[in-house]
Amino acid sequence: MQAWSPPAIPPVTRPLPDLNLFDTSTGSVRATTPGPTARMYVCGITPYDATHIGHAATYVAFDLVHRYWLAAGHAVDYVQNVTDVDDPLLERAQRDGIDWRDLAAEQIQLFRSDMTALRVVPPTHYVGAVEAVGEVVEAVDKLLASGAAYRVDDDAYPDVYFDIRTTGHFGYASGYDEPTMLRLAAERGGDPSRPGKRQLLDPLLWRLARPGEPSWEAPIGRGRPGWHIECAAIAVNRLGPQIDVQGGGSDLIFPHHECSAAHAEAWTGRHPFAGHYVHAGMMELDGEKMSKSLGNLAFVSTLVAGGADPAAIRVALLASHYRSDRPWSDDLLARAATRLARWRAAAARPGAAPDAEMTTFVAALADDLDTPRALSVLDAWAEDGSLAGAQMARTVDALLGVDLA
Ligand code: 5CA
Ligand code: ZN
Repeated sequence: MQAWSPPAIPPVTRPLPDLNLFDTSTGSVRATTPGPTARMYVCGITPYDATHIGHAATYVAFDLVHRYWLAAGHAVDYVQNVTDVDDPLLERAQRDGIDWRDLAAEQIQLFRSDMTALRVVPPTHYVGAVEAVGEVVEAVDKLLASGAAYRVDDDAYPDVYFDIRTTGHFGYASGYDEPTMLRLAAERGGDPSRPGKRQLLDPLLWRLARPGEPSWEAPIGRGRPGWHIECAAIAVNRLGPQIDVQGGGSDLIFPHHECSAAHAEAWTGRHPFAGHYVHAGMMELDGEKMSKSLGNLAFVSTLVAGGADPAAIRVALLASHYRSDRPWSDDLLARAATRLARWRAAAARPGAAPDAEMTTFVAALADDLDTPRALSVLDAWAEDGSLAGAQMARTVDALLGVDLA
């Protein structure tokens, strides 16, 4: 499907150090070492309710990875999905008496306008689950043929499941112990208590058609995709068997990224699926994770309609480190707007080249996207009236996506 329009990105002329990122699978900050073309997959939205500032925070965090690699001279192959058929979307459409396809289309359009307002560089491939059903069917077929997938012991609905023992590596991406995995699987769309599976944690690959549910004709039986195979198929078919970064919010560490990686590895025979498993912390509102199911939400579109500068929203999202769970508040946005105004006043100024400041700014970003440190370098640069503006403003625009003009 169509992504959104790209923002202009000024060129960065200085050589950049390797980008280091925290990798969940090893629990350490390590250098990313992409080839000429970096490959990144970031899990996209499930379009059943307006995209909120938590989603925006996650996509802005990965936008910094995207922008850094571009500025470092890599081409970037970036794939993002849209889970445009899944239980929460179908349940919401049913509750509200609307067609699930109309609900999805409306929410995807809102997401596109939020991403455009926030100057997030669009993915190279933006792919809906519905568009990828054929790819999922092929992948499930191969997993069945190799013995990595099996039919659950259920006469009415012998759905297809994945045997987590297949790769010999299940659990490495999250590093969680079994009780934690069982608890999270139950909370996040899994079905550990379904009878007839080989292991409680085996995830669904293909759900056979139930009355009233959308389904597609397939040699493996009419049905619809499981969640994790959707991302594995979309990623492997566009980026190949191994990628540099698999990304998303920390709520996707388990079961989603663990299972997607296991599916991809069982299918392609290559391990590890991703060089880095990168996870953004959760935005909170009123002391709890912002989430569609809790309803404690702040929206980019509402903030912008109320007069907020999208660049100030970006600065507010970058004020704390991307990996920390962090609160959203009006006060945070107001402080970001004040900072932004100071930087903008400095951007037009003549003066000495801010070489040391530029080096520290870039070094902070290269160190696991340490934006709190990078932003404090900008505060000091703006404060020091002797330093020139234009070059710093271009670098900030290219790497942070914040336009100081
Ligand atoms: N479609 C799936 C991924 S394949 C999904 O998780 N969709 S979502 O709409 O629920 O979330 C989209 C992205 O936003 C995911 O990366 C998720 O981890 C992230 N996210 C959700 N809530 C928050 C939050 N409160 N703060 C930060 N990121 C969040
Ligand atoms: Zn995903």
